[in-house]
Amino acid sequence: MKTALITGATSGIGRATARVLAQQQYKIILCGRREDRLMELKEELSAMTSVHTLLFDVRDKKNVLDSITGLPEDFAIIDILINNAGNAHGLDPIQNGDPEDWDAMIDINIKGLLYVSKAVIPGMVERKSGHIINIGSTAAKEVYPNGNVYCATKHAVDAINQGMRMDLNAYGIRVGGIHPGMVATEFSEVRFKGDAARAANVYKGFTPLQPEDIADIIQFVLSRPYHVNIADLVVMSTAQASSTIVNRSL
Ligand code: NDP
Ligand code: 8X3
Repeated sequence: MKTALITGATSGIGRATARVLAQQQYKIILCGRREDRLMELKEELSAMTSVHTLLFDVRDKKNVLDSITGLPEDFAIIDILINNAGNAHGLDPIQNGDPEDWDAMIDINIKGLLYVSKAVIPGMVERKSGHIINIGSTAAKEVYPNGNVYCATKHAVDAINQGMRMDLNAYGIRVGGIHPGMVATEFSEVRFKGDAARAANVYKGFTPLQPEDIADIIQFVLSRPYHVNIADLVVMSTAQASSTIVNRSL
């Protein structure tokens, strides 16, 4: 059975993906910073499959590398990497942006993704086998007002996804990006620093994507025959036509 390492597995898209892949009997490595949630999910999924947890902040280069290279034998061969951990921090015009928010987004969404990838990819290259899914966003494809730095980090994920695919092509490793529009997760609560009312407003008046929708797509991408690599996939709710055009009567 294949082993999947999922970053950002404590919430939203990552957690839903862990559930779907556990149902399909993939062995799962759950990563995140919130230990209580990791343990809770491990307990839930262990009824279906083998689960291991890794507690790290993706910004901590040494901890990321030590944790992944120190995995127990049963989990050491990672077949699938889901680079999902990430968030937006703030939604401000550039002149009002908080450099702490910029650092967080750049360090987590770009550098963190790279650190995890650096820990996983050499094994895939050695085995000439693997599948990497990078979670971008519609913000990887277009920029919207006040989205400046978050959009920049997701444009970077898009570029890294393309670069990875080129560099790993010689080794038969599949690499693809999935770019969701608005998904109802804890994303907006994090973006607005715990302001639940403001976060709820983002999804008001229409049916947004649910994390399970993205998890199902990830499962679909992973289950294609080996010769099929879904390289780049944009998915929005029916109500959404672009980052800024949302039909709030649907
Ligand atoms: P959530 O806030 O629900 O989940 C974010 C996950 O990322 C959590 O599990 C969190 O775990 C983890 N994470 C955040 N910061 C760190 C860190 N420093 N180190 C390790 N893990 C971290 O949001 P989503 O599920 O929506 O987001 C998942 C991905 O999907 C992100 O990359 C996001 O940009 C992207 N996305 C989201 C969309 C949306 O509308 N929701 C749309 C398009 C893309 P913990 O806090 O335990 O560390
Ligand atoms: C998350 C979707 O529109 O908030 O990436 O950027 S959006």
